[in-house]
Amino acid sequence: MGIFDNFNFSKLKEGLTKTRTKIVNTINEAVTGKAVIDDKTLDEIEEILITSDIGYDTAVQIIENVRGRMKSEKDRTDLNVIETVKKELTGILDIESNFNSEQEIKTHKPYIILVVGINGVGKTTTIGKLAHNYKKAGLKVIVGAADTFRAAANEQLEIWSKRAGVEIIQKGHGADPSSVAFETVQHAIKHQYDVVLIDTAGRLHNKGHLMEELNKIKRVLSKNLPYAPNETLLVLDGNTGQNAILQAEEFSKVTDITGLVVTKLDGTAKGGVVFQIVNKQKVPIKYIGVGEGIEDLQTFDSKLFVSAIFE
Ligand SMILES: Nc1nc2c(ncn2[C@@H]2O[C@H](COP(=O)(O)OP(=O)(O)OP(=O)(O)O)[C@@H](O)[C@H]2O)c(=O)[nH]1
Ligand SMILES: [Mg+2]
Repeated sequence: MGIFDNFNFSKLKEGLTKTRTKIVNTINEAVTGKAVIDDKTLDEIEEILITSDIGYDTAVQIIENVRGRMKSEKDRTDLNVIETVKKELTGILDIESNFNSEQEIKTHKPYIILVVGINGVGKTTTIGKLAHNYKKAGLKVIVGAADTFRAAANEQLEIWSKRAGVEIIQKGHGADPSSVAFETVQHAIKHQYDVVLIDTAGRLHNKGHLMEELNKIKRVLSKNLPYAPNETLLVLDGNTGQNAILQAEEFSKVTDITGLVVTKLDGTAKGGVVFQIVNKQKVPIKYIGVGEGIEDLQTFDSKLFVSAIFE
């Protein structure tokens, strides 16, 4: 877990209720009453995983490993099979991150976080929640409204900055996003801020333009501070299933993503997509969104996530 004291297990469990029904209850139904789980039942479980947004390749990989682990018949009890599937799922999420924000933040002042993603995934909301958490951790926080494309984007970030009690740098609608990023960092350096969060547009005239603009922001940031940005967080909407995977692929092609934020995991039946995202991307999920409120951002913890689904 990170510097935030933001983990609320019951909230996570509640949010994942539909995902649990889809994955765990169905697996339970498939195995209950069977003295030995045969290959046909394992095929059935594979099918359940495939249709739970875990993705074809990931599901096949999981069941292959389960078969490998449970060679003898006496191993193949219903409880054992469920426990093994759970272990495999945890294993997928457990990717090593050599990046430690807590450590980095101590040695970089200001610490710059750029937040990217397509429109409507939850970037601005995530920035509001992050600002709140960093502030709660005792740090001096500023947000930069570099989404100058959408008319109401400024106002929305301003509302969040007020909620979080942090400062905001903004220019008018249509201003150059890079210049907003530039000014925010300049201000942060001058006034000794600890953390800078830069909001970006999710939609520009076209996709190429969007990626170009993000890279321009990055260039401006690193011209200001050679180490910036410290983090580039890609926000994905957990409700969009397969589309989230495609977005992660597209963004990773053009920009270095250091971490993922998967939002809207409250109330979705598609929570299984988290496994697919991690398995395909090999970029760690740093945070998950479990609601629209300021407290509804949690540090992602793979073991607790799997527990929240299975318990
Ligand atoms: N239920 C739920 N809703 C969320 C979550 N995160 C964001 N939202 C909602 O998703 C909608 C879009 O969020 P924004 O933060 O505006 O998304 P954005 O990526 O900034 O969108 P653009 O600025 O248009 O690109 C809002 O209604 C948010 O309240 C979450 O974790 N759970
Ligand atoms: Mg926004």
